[in-house]
Amino acid sequence: MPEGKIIKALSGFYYVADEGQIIQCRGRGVFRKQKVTPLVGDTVIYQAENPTDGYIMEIKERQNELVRPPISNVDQAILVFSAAEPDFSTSLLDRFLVLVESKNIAPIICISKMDLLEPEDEKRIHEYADQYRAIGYDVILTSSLEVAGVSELMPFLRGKISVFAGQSGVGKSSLLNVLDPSLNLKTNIISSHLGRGKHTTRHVELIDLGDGLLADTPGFSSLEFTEIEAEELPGCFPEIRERSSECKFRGCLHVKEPKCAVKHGVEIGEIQKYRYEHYLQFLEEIKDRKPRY
Ligand SMILES: Nc1nc2c(ncn2[C@@H]2O[C@H](COP(=O)(O)OP(=O)(O)OP(=O)(O)O)[C@@H](O)[C@H]2O)c(=O)[nH]1
Ligand SMILES: [Mg+2]
Ligand SMILES: [Zn+2]
Repeated sequence: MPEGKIIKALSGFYYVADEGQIIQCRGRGVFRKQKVTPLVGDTVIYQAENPTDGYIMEIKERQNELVRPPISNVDQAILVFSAAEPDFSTSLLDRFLVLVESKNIAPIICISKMDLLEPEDEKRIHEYADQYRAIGYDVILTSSLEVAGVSELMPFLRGKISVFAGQSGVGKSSLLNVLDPSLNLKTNIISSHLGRGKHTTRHVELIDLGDGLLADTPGFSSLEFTEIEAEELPGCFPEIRERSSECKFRGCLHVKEPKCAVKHGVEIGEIQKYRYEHYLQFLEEIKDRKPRY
């Protein structure tokens, strides 16, 4: 039986791409019984009834899966944060980075709407960009309005499944429209009284772009650390992860332990203070989480 990849899920149908053909498939009843839902991104075995319709028979093992947005086998996430409207927030960026790192998805940071900044604010964003680059992240600064920087994203897409993630209204769909104008995706006018958008993009679909597949997702709706344990958190901050082995105590959580290499790193300015503060804040959140049964 042939194999393909689900590139879109809509109204109970799964659109399976196989060598340029799209086959509209239904899931087998057995998936519903096993409570398995095929996801966009899944590699599947399907049975074709005719050249355009078929059934999904089997889902191949997933490399990873996200619940919201519902998608699997993601290689990397392009985290889109606007420089303004809404304002840039390292706290929110770090939250997204942790969520992505915990799923073993490689993050790429894209700071959008650079055209909106006054020179002094622009300087501040450049400083942040350099600080995140120093941690080891790729940071791209873009303006869809002025069509600046956007093409720097292209080389990252090749051969990968990528998702665009970020708050509503940061300009994800606008970026995609610049990357491929033929997509003609709907974009959103931010409602002025709330200062934030309302998720114009609703369903998940993988599109061919830059020799890769990319999903314009409705964004991560849950930004809570429900699936991350306290011991895992240091591993989600590369600069903390790197120094952990030099701490006196194994399993050091870098809070009040003596001879902690991470706290030392903060003191001598090798670790940004705000990053460490976010780490402590997230750790509290995880510890305060009610146990789930
Ligand atoms: N000045 C400026 N405005 C932009 C830029 N990119 C997007 N916008 C505006 O920001 C608003 C939101 O853009 P979208 O592309 O719809 O944002 P989105 O991230 O796809 O939003 P959701 O689909 O709701 O998650 C629109 O009014 C865009 O015109 C930019 O580079 N510069
Ligand atoms: Mg959108
Ligand atoms: Zn430590």
